Amino acid sequence: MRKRKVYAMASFFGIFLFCLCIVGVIPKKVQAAGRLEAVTGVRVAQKTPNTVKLVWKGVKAADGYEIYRSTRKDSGYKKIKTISSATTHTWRDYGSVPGQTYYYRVAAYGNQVGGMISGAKSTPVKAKILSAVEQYGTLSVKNGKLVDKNQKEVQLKGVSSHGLSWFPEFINYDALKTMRDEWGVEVIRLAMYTEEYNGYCVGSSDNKKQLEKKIADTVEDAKKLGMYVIIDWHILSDGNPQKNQAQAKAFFKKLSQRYKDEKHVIYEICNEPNGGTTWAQIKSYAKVIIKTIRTYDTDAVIIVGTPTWSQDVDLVAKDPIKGYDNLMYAFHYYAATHTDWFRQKVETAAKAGLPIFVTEYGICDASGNGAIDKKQADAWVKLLDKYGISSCIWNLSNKSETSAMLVSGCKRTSNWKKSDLSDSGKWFVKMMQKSLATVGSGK
Ligand code: IDC
Repeated sequence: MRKRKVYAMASFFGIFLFCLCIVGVIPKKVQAAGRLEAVTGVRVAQKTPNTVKLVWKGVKAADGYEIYRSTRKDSGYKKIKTISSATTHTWRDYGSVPGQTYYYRVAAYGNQVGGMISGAKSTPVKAKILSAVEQYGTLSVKNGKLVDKNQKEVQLKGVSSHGLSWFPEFINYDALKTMRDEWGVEVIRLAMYTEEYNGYCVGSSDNKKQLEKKIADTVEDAKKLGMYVIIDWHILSDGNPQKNQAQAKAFFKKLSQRYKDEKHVIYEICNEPNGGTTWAQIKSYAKVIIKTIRTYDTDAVIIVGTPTWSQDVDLVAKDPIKGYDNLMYAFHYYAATHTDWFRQKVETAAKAGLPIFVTEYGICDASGNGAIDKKQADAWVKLLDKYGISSCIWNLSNKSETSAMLVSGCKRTSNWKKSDLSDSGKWFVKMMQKSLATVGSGK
Protein backbone atom coordinates (compact mmCIF):
# COMPACT_ATOMS: atom_id res chain seq x y z
CA MET A 1 0.00 0.00 0.00
CA ARG A 2 2.68 2.46 1.07
CA LYS A 3 4.92 1.35 -1.80
CA ARG A 4 2.23 2.00 -4.34
CA LYS A 5 1.78 5.50 -2.95
CA VAL A 6 5.53 6.11 -3.36
CA TYR A 7 5.42 4.85 -6.96
CA ALA A 8 2.48 7.06 -7.69
CA MET A 9 4.25 10.08 -6.26
CA ALA A 10 7.43 9.27 -8.15
CA SER A 11 5.65 8.96 -11.48
CA PHE A 12 3.71 12.12 -10.78
CA PHE A 13 7.01 13.89 -10.09
CA GLY A 14 8.46 12.44 -13.31
CA ILE A 15 5.57 13.74 -15.38
CA PHE A 16 5.87 17.07 -13.63
CA LEU A 17 9.59 17.32 -14.52
CA PHE A 18 8.83 16.28 -18.09
CA CYS A 19 6.28 19.05 -18.39
CA LEU A 20 8.74 21.58 -16.97
CA CYS A 21 11.27 20.53 -19.59
CA ILE A 22 8.73 20.99 -22.34
CA VAL A 23 7.78 24.47 -21.22
CA GLY A 24 11.48 25.20 -20.83
CA VAL A 25 11.50 25.91 -17.09
CA ILE A 26 14.35 23.45 -16.52
CA PRO A 27 17.46 24.53 -18.32
CA LYS A 28 18.84 22.42 -21.15
CA LYS A 29 21.93 21.11 -19.36
CA VAL A 30 19.76 19.36 -16.80
CA GLN A 31 17.97 17.66 -19.65
CA ALA A 32 21.33 16.87 -21.23
CA ALA A 33 22.68 15.87 -17.81
CA GLY A 34 26.08 14.38 -17.49
CA ARG A 35 28.91 16.12 -19.19
CA LEU A 36 30.10 19.34 -20.76
CA GLU A 37 32.42 19.70 -23.70
CA ALA A 38 35.92 21.06 -23.19
CA VAL A 39 36.35 24.70 -24.10
CA THR A 40 38.16 25.26 -27.40
CA GLY A 41 39.48 28.19 -29.35
CA VAL A 42 41.10 29.88 -26.36
CA ARG A 43 43.42 32.64 -27.48
CA VAL A 44 45.11 35.72 -26.13
CA ALA A 45 43.96 39.02 -27.55
CA GLN A 46 46.44 41.24 -25.75
CA LYS A 47 46.33 44.94 -26.28
CA THR A 48 47.44 46.81 -23.19
CA PRO A 49 50.28 46.55 -20.68
CA ASN A 50 49.91 44.75 -17.39
CA THR A 51 46.89 42.81 -18.63
CA VAL A 52 45.96 39.85 -20.77
CA LYS A 53 42.67 39.44 -22.54
CA LEU A 54 41.41 35.93 -23.27
CA VAL A 55 38.70 34.94 -25.69
CA TRP A 56 37.22 31.47 -26.35
CA LYS A 57 34.42 29.62 -28.06
CA GLY A 58 31.26 29.00 -26.10
CA VAL A 59 30.23 25.51 -25.02
CA LYS A 60 26.66 24.30 -25.41
CA ALA A 61 24.68 23.98 -22.19
CA ALA A 62 27.31 25.79 -20.12
CA ASP A 63 26.17 28.11 -17.36
CA GLY A 64 29.48 29.87 -17.10
CA TYR A 65 33.22 29.53 -17.31
CA GLU A 66 36.17 29.12 -15.00
CA ILE A 67 39.59 30.62 -15.69
CA TYR A 68 42.67 28.80 -14.42
CA ARG A 69 46.17 30.26 -14.39
CA SER A 70 49.64 28.90 -13.71
CA THR A 71 53.22 30.00 -14.20
CA ARG A 72 54.02 26.45 -15.45
CA LYS A 73 52.50 24.79 -18.46
CA ASP A 74 51.82 21.37 -17.03
CA SER A 75 50.88 21.95 -13.41
CA GLY A 76 50.01 24.39 -10.70
CA TYR A 77 46.78 25.73 -12.21
CA LYS A 78 44.66 27.73 -9.79
CA LYS A 79 41.17 28.96 -10.44
CA ILE A 80 41.40 32.74 -10.58
CA LYS A 81 37.95 33.63 -11.84
CA THR A 82 34.45 32.24 -12.21
CA ILE A 83 32.33 33.91 -14.84
CA SER A 84 28.69 33.22 -14.11
CA SER A 85 27.41 33.98 -17.56
CA ALA A 86 26.84 31.57 -20.43
CA THR A 87 27.19 34.28 -23.04
CA THR A 88 30.45 35.89 -21.90
CA HIS A 89 33.34 34.34 -23.80
CA THR A 90 36.03 36.86 -22.94
CA TRP A 91 37.87 37.95 -19.85
CA ARG A 92 40.68 40.35 -18.98
CA ASP A 93 43.20 39.42 -16.29
CA TYR A 94 44.37 42.71 -14.84
CA GLY A 95 45.82 41.13 -11.75
CA SER A 96 48.77 39.83 -13.73
CA VAL A 97 52.39 40.79 -13.22
CA PRO A 98 54.36 42.33 -16.09
CA GLY A 99 57.46 40.41 -17.11
CA GLN A 100 55.80 37.14 -16.07
CA THR A 101 54.77 34.40 -18.46
CA TYR A 102 51.44 32.82 -17.63
CA TYR A 103 49.50 29.83 -18.90
CA TYR A 104 45.73 30.00 -18.96
CA ARG A 105 43.10 27.28 -19.27
CA VAL A 106 39.35 27.74 -19.47
CA ALA A 107 36.64 25.24 -18.47
CA ALA A 108 32.87 25.38 -18.78
CA TYR A 109 30.61 24.61 -15.86
CA GLY A 110 26.95 23.76 -15.59
CA ASN A 111 24.48 23.69 -12.72
CA GLN A 112 22.95 20.23 -12.58
CA VAL A 113 20.23 18.93 -10.30
CA GLY A 114 22.79 17.06 -8.26
CA GLY A 115 25.23 19.99 -8.11
CA MET A 116 27.73 21.67 -10.34
CA ILE A 117 29.70 19.84 -13.01
CA SER A 118 32.76 21.12 -14.85
CA GLY A 119 33.91 20.34 -18.37
CA ALA A 120 37.53 19.45 -19.08
CA LYS A 121 40.00 22.33 -19.04
CA SER A 122 41.07 23.69 -22.42
CA THR A 123 44.60 23.19 -23.66
CA PRO A 124 46.85 25.87 -22.12
CA VAL A 125 47.57 29.15 -23.87
CA LYS A 126 50.67 31.12 -23.11
CA ALA A 127 50.89 34.86 -22.50
CA LYS A 128 53.86 36.98 -21.61
CA ILE A 129 52.62 40.04 -19.80
CA LEU A 130 54.30 43.15 -21.10
CA SER A 131 55.17 46.20 -19.07
CA ALA A 132 54.12 49.61 -20.34
CA VAL A 133 57.57 50.38 -21.74
CA GLU A 134 57.84 46.95 -23.40
CA GLN A 135 54.44 47.42 -24.94
CA TYR A 136 54.66 51.05 -26.05
CA GLY A 137 58.42 51.62 -26.36
CA THR A 138 59.66 55.02 -27.43
CA LEU A 139 56.90 57.59 -27.16
CA SER A 140 56.41 60.50 -29.49
CA VAL A 141 53.77 63.07 -30.38
CA LYS A 142 51.83 62.90 -33.60
CA ASN A 143 48.88 65.02 -34.70
CA GLY A 144 48.39 66.34 -31.19
CA LYS A 145 48.42 62.91 -29.54
CA LEU A 146 50.90 60.87 -27.56
CA VAL A 147 51.73 57.77 -29.62
CA ASP A 148 53.73 54.57 -29.13
CA LYS A 149 56.56 53.02 -31.14
CA ASN A 150 53.98 51.91 -33.75
CA GLN A 151 52.43 55.38 -33.98
CA LYS A 152 49.36 54.16 -32.12
CA GLU A 153 47.70 56.47 -29.60
CA VAL A 154 48.69 55.91 -25.98
CA GLN A 155 46.94 57.07 -22.83
CA LEU A 156 49.12 56.63 -19.77
CA LYS A 157 47.68 56.68 -16.26
CA GLY A 158 49.75 57.09 -13.16
CA VAL A 159 50.71 58.80 -9.96
CA SER A 160 52.71 61.86 -8.94
CA SER A 161 54.93 61.88 -5.89
CA HIS A 162 54.56 64.62 -3.31
CA GLY A 163 57.62 66.86 -2.92
CA LEU A 164 60.67 64.62 -3.24
CA SER A 165 62.41 66.39 -0.35
CA TRP A 166 59.42 65.95 1.91
CA PHE A 167 58.12 62.44 1.31
CA PRO A 168 61.02 60.57 -0.31
CA GLU A 169 60.24 57.34 1.54
CA PHE A 170 57.20 56.58 -0.62
CA ILE A 171 59.24 56.56 -3.80
CA ASN A 172 61.15 53.28 -3.84
CA TYR A 173 61.35 50.13 -5.99
CA ASP A 174 58.70 48.19 -4.06
CA ALA A 175 56.34 51.15 -4.07
CA LEU A 176 56.60 51.44 -7.83
CA LYS A 177 56.13 47.70 -8.22
CA THR A 178 53.05 47.73 -5.99
CA MET A 179 51.53 50.56 -8.01
CA ARG A 180 52.32 48.76 -11.26
CA ASP A 181 51.16 45.28 -10.27
CA GLU A 182 48.19 46.11 -8.09
CA TRP A 183 46.92 49.40 -9.45
CA GLY A 184 48.02 49.16 -13.08
CA VAL A 185 50.13 52.33 -12.92
CA GLU A 186 52.20 52.97 -16.05
CA VAL A 187 53.81 56.31 -15.27
CA ILE A 188 55.33 57.92 -12.19
CA ARG A 189 55.93 61.65 -11.83
CA LEU A 190 58.74 62.87 -9.63
CA ALA A 191 57.80 66.28 -8.26
CA MET A 192 60.97 68.12 -7.38
CA TYR A 193 60.07 71.50 -5.89
CA THR A 194 62.46 74.28 -6.81
CA GLU A 195 61.78 77.09 -4.31
CA GLU A 196 59.70 75.71 -1.47
CA TYR A 197 61.44 74.43 1.67
CA ASN A 198 64.40 72.22 0.72
CA GLY A 199 63.66 72.77 -2.94
CA TYR A 200 66.38 72.15 -5.52
CA CYS A 201 67.22 75.85 -5.92
CA VAL A 202 67.10 76.87 -2.26
CA GLY A 203 68.27 73.91 -0.17
CA SER A 204 71.82 72.96 0.85
CA SER A 205 74.19 71.28 -1.57
CA ASP A 206 73.66 68.05 0.36
CA ASN A 207 69.94 68.34 -0.18
CA LYS A 208 70.53 68.93 -3.88
CA LYS A 209 72.66 65.80 -4.07
CA GLN A 210 69.99 63.78 -2.30
CA LEU A 211 67.38 64.99 -4.75
CA GLU A 212 69.58 64.08 -7.70
CA LYS A 213 70.23 60.64 -6.22
CA LYS A 214 66.53 60.05 -5.64
CA ILE A 215 65.83 60.88 -9.27
CA ALA A 216 68.70 58.72 -10.55
CA ASP A 217 67.63 55.74 -8.40
CA THR A 218 64.00 56.07 -9.43
CA VAL A 219 64.82 56.32 -13.12
CA GLU A 220 66.71 53.01 -12.74
CA ASP A 221 63.87 51.41 -10.75
CA ALA A 222 61.30 52.53 -13.30
CA LYS A 223 63.45 51.11 -16.08
CA LYS A 224 63.60 47.70 -14.38
CA LEU A 225 59.84 47.79 -13.92
CA GLY A 226 59.06 49.02 -17.41
CA MET A 227 57.32 52.18 -16.20
CA TYR A 228 57.58 55.66 -17.64
CA VAL A 229 58.94 58.38 -15.39
CA ILE A 230 58.31 62.14 -15.58
CA ILE A 231 61.01 64.35 -14.10
CA ASP A 232 59.12 67.43 -12.92
CA TRP A 233 60.84 70.79 -12.32
CA HIS A 234 58.19 71.76 -9.79
CA ILE A 235 58.07 75.55 -9.79
CA LEU A 236 55.31 76.98 -7.58
CA SER A 237 56.08 79.99 -5.36
CA ASP A 238 58.71 80.96 -7.94
CA GLY A 239 55.83 81.72 -10.30
CA ASN A 240 57.98 82.60 -13.33
CA PRO A 241 60.26 79.79 -14.54
CA GLN A 242 62.74 82.40 -15.80
CA LYS A 243 63.61 83.12 -12.18
CA ASN A 244 65.67 79.93 -11.89
CA GLN A 245 66.33 79.45 -15.57
CA ALA A 246 70.12 79.06 -15.20
CA GLN A 247 69.68 76.26 -12.65
CA ALA A 248 66.99 74.62 -14.76
CA LYS A 249 69.28 74.69 -17.77
CA ALA A 250 72.15 73.07 -15.86
CA PHE A 251 69.79 70.47 -14.38
CA PHE A 252 68.20 69.44 -17.67
CA LYS A 253 71.58 69.45 -19.42
CA LYS A 254 72.92 66.94 -16.91
CA LEU A 255 69.83 64.73 -17.10
CA SER A 256 69.41 64.75 -20.86
CA GLN A 257 73.07 63.83 -21.31
CA ARG A 258 72.62 60.92 -18.92
CA TYR A 259 69.27 59.68 -20.21
CA LYS A 260 69.57 60.38 -23.91
CA ASP A 261 69.21 56.69 -24.77
CA GLU A 262 66.40 55.85 -22.35
CA LYS A 263 62.93 55.20 -23.68
CA HIS A 264 61.09 55.80 -20.44
CA VAL A 265 62.18 59.29 -19.38
CA ILE A 266 59.86 62.28 -19.90
CA TYR A 267 60.82 65.84 -18.97
CA GLU A 268 58.39 68.34 -17.44
CA ILE A 269 60.19 71.64 -17.45
CA CYS A 270 57.98 73.98 -15.36
CA ASN A 271 55.16 72.61 -13.23
CA GLU A 272 52.86 75.60 -12.78
CA PRO A 273 53.78 79.08 -13.92
CA ASN A 274 51.62 81.59 -12.01
CA GLY A 275 51.56 85.10 -10.55
CA GLY A 276 50.80 86.73 -13.87
CA THR A 277 53.57 84.99 -15.80
CA THR A 278 52.65 85.28 -19.46
CA TRP A 279 52.79 82.64 -22.17
CA ALA A 280 55.43 84.76 -23.92
CA GLN A 281 57.67 84.50 -20.85
CA ILE A 282 57.08 80.75 -20.48
CA LYS A 283 57.75 80.27 -24.16
CA SER A 284 61.00 82.12 -24.01
CA TYR A 285 62.10 79.96 -21.02
CA ALA A 286 60.86 76.78 -22.70
CA LYS A 287 62.83 77.46 -25.87
CA VAL A 288 66.06 77.69 -23.89
CA ILE A 289 65.39 74.47 -21.95
CA ILE A 290 64.09 72.53 -24.95
CA LYS A 291 67.14 73.52 -26.98
CA THR A 292 69.38 72.33 -24.14
CA ILE A 293 67.58 68.97 -23.86
CA ARG A 294 67.53 68.47 -27.62
CA THR A 295 71.29 69.02 -27.83
CA TYR A 296 71.64 65.59 -26.20
CA ASP A 297 68.31 63.84 -26.25
CA THR A 298 66.82 64.19 -29.68
CA ASP A 299 63.45 62.59 -29.12
CA ALA A 300 62.27 62.47 -25.47
CA VAL A 301 58.81 63.84 -24.79
CA ILE A 302 59.01 67.28 -23.15
CA ILE A 303 56.03 68.73 -21.28
CA VAL A 304 55.73 72.51 -20.99
CA GLY A 305 53.74 74.17 -18.20
CA THR A 306 51.05 76.68 -19.20
CA PRO A 307 49.95 80.03 -17.69
CA THR A 308 47.82 80.31 -14.53
CA TRP A 309 48.93 77.13 -12.74
CA SER A 310 48.93 75.14 -15.97
CA GLN A 311 45.35 75.87 -16.87
CA ASP A 312 45.43 78.07 -19.97
CA VAL A 313 45.87 75.37 -22.58
CA ASP A 314 43.20 77.06 -24.70
CA LEU A 315 45.39 80.15 -25.03
CA VAL A 316 48.50 78.09 -25.73
CA ALA A 317 46.66 76.18 -28.46
CA LYS A 318 46.56 79.44 -30.44
CA ASP A 319 50.31 79.87 -30.24
CA PRO A 320 52.19 76.62 -29.56
CA ILE A 321 55.98 76.34 -29.69
CA LYS A 322 57.23 75.65 -33.19
CA GLY A 323 60.36 74.01 -34.52
CA TYR A 324 60.56 71.02 -32.16
CA ASP A 325 58.98 67.58 -32.16
CA ASN A 326 57.49 65.68 -29.24
CA LEU A 327 56.31 68.61 -27.17
CA MET A 328 53.27 68.42 -24.93
CA TYR A 329 51.56 70.97 -22.69
CA ALA A 330 50.52 70.58 -19.06
CA PHE A 331 46.98 70.97 -17.84
CA HIS A 332 46.17 70.63 -14.13
CA TYR A 333 42.79 70.36 -12.41
CA TYR A 334 41.37 69.80 -8.95
CA ALA A 335 37.87 68.44 -9.43
CA ALA A 336 36.14 70.17 -6.50
CA THR A 337 37.37 73.58 -7.75
CA HIS A 338 37.65 73.22 -11.52
CA THR A 339 34.49 72.16 -13.29
CA ASP A 340 32.68 72.77 -16.61
CA TRP A 341 34.44 75.98 -17.57
CA PHE A 342 37.84 74.28 -17.19
CA ARG A 343 36.72 71.21 -19.10
CA GLN A 344 35.74 73.59 -21.88
CA LYS A 345 39.32 74.90 -21.97
CA VAL A 346 40.61 71.35 -22.42
CA GLU A 347 38.03 70.61 -25.13
CA THR A 348 38.99 73.78 -26.99
CA ALA A 349 42.70 72.96 -26.83
CA ALA A 350 42.26 69.28 -27.66
CA LYS A 351 40.05 70.10 -30.65
CA ALA A 352 42.65 72.58 -31.84
CA GLY A 353 45.16 69.70 -31.80
CA LEU A 354 47.25 70.75 -28.79
CA PRO A 355 49.01 67.72 -27.23
CA ILE A 356 47.95 67.80 -23.56
CA PHE A 357 49.30 65.83 -20.59
CA VAL A 358 47.51 66.18 -17.25
CA THR A 359 50.64 65.79 -15.14
CA GLU A 360 48.71 66.63 -11.99
CA TYR A 361 45.10 66.41 -10.82
CA GLY A 362 43.20 65.94 -7.62
CA ILE A 363 39.64 64.99 -6.82
CA CYS A 364 39.48 67.49 -3.94
CA ASP A 365 39.91 71.28 -4.11
CA ALA A 366 42.86 73.21 -5.48
CA SER A 367 44.53 73.52 -2.08
CA GLY A 368 45.06 69.76 -2.21
CA ASN A 369 42.63 69.52 0.68
CA GLY A 370 38.91 69.95 1.42
CA ALA A 371 36.05 67.73 0.34
CA ILE A 372 36.16 65.26 -2.53
CA ASP A 373 33.80 65.77 -5.46
CA LYS A 374 33.36 62.34 -7.03
CA LYS A 375 30.84 63.51 -9.59
CA GLN A 376 33.24 66.09 -10.96
CA ALA A 377 36.12 63.63 -10.65
CA ASP A 378 34.26 61.15 -12.87
CA ALA A 379 33.30 63.86 -15.36
CA TRP A 380 37.01 64.63 -15.72
CA VAL A 381 37.93 60.97 -16.24
CA LYS A 382 35.31 60.80 -18.97
CA LEU A 383 36.72 63.84 -20.72
CA LEU A 384 40.34 62.63 -20.51
CA ASP A 385 39.30 59.22 -21.84
CA LYS A 386 37.38 60.85 -24.68
CA TYR A 387 40.54 62.56 -25.93
CA GLY A 388 42.98 59.87 -24.75
CA ILE A 389 44.73 62.36 -22.47
CA SER A 390 47.32 60.89 -20.11
CA SER A 391 47.29 61.79 -16.42
CA CYS A 392 48.90 61.51 -12.99
CA ILE A 393 47.06 61.92 -9.71
CA TRP A 394 48.53 64.17 -6.99
CA ASN A 395 49.95 62.72 -4.61
CA LEU A 396 51.61 59.65 -3.15
CA SER A 397 52.16 60.50 0.50
CA ASN A 398 50.65 60.10 3.94
CA LYS A 399 50.35 63.83 4.57
CA SER A 400 47.21 64.82 6.43
CA GLU A 401 45.48 66.34 3.39
CA THR A 402 42.70 65.05 1.16
CA SER A 403 44.88 64.70 -1.96
CA ALA A 404 47.34 62.34 -0.21
CA MET A 405 46.59 58.80 -1.38
CA LEU A 406 47.60 57.19 1.92
CA VAL A 407 45.93 57.75 5.27
CA SER A 408 47.89 60.02 7.53
CA GLY A 409 50.12 58.02 9.79
CA CYS A 410 50.40 55.16 7.29
CA LYS A 411 53.85 53.69 7.90
CA ARG A 412 53.89 51.25 5.01
CA THR A 413 56.00 52.52 2.11
CA SER A 414 54.87 49.81 -0.36
CA ASN A 415 52.46 46.82 -0.53
CA TRP A 416 49.64 48.94 0.77
CA LYS A 417 46.47 47.34 2.08
CA LYS A 418 43.07 48.81 1.39
CA SER A 419 43.02 50.25 4.90
CA ASP A 420 46.19 52.22 4.09
CA LEU A 421 44.42 54.10 1.31
CA SER A 422 42.69 57.43 1.85
CA ASP A 423 39.44 58.20 0.04
CA SER A 424 41.51 59.72 -2.80
CA GLY A 425 43.65 56.57 -2.92
CA LYS A 426 40.61 54.28 -2.95
CA TRP A 427 38.97 56.32 -5.69
CA PHE A 428 42.11 56.11 -7.80
CA VAL A 429 42.54 52.34 -7.44
CA LYS A 430 38.89 51.79 -8.33
CA MET A 431 39.16 54.10 -11.33
CA MET A 432 42.26 52.26 -12.53
CA GLN A 433 40.63 48.85 -12.22
CA LYS A 434 37.62 50.03 -14.12
CA SER A 435 39.82 51.57 -16.76
CA LEU A 436 41.95 48.42 -17.10
CA ALA A 437 38.86 46.25 -17.33
CA THR A 438 37.54 48.23 -20.26
CA VAL A 439 40.64 49.33 -22.20
CA GLY A 440 41.16 47.50 -25.40
CA SER A 441 37.66 46.04 -25.34
CA GLY A 442 35.85 48.96 -26.87
CA LYS A 443 38.59 50.90 -28.59
C1 IDC B 1 50.55 71.22 -2.43
C2 IDC B 1 50.68 70.08 -1.45
C3 IDC B 1 50.77 70.61 -0.04
C4 IDC B 1 51.87 71.64 0.03
C5 IDC B 1 51.64 72.72 -1.00
C6 IDC B 1 52.71 73.80 -1.01
O1 IDC B 1 49.61 69.19 -1.61
O2 IDC B 1 50.99 69.56 0.87
O3 IDC B 1 51.91 72.21 1.33
O4 IDC B 1 51.58 72.11 -2.27
O5 IDC B 1 53.92 73.33 -1.38
C7 IDC B 1 49.31 72.38 -7.19
C8 IDC B 1 50.77 72.24 -7.06
C9 IDC B 1 51.13 71.31 -5.93
C10 IDC B 1 50.20 71.50 -4.75
C11 IDC B 1 48.80 71.07 -5.20
C12 IDC B 1 47.76 71.17 -4.08
O6 IDC B 1 51.40 71.84 -8.25
O7 IDC B 1 52.46 71.56 -5.57
O8 IDC B 1 50.61 70.67 -3.71
N1 IDC B 1 48.41 71.91 -6.33
O9 IDC B 1 47.63 72.47 -3.63
N2 IDC B 1 48.65 72.99 -8.16
C13 IDC B 1 47.34 72.96 -7.90
C14 IDC B 1 47.16 72.26 -6.73
